[in-house]
Amino acid sequence: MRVLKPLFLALTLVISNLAFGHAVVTHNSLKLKPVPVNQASQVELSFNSKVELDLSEVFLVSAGDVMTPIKAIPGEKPGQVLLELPSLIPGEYAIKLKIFAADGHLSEDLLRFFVKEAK
Ligand SMILES: [Cu+2]
Repeated sequence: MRVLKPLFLALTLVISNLAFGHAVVTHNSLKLKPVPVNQASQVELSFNSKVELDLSEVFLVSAGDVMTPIKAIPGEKPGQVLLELPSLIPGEYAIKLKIFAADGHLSEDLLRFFVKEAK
C-alpha cells in the first residue's frame, strides 16, 4: 500500500504542529479488537476530555488517500466516542480525527489500522 505512506508522513508533520490541542485519545479499541473483514463494525475511542461531536469531523482514509466521512456518536461515558465503520475489504486504512474539545481547542489525530483476512 505504497500510496498511503506519503500521506501518513505529511499528516504526521501536520499533527505534530497541532499537538497543543486538548482532546487526546486515551483509549482506542483498534488495538484490542481487529476490524472484521467485509462486515460493518464499531470503533470505540476515549478522550481525556469532553468532545463536541457536532463540530468534530472523522474520516476513514482508504487506499489512494480516499477520505470518507464516518459517523461518530457519543458513548455512554464522558469523553467516549463510537465510530461507525462500513464493511471493509482487507487492506491498510486510517481514521483521521479532527476533534473539538469542550474548551474549543481542535486536535487532530490519525489512527492507522489493517483489515486482515482471517486465516
Ligand atoms: Cu484545550
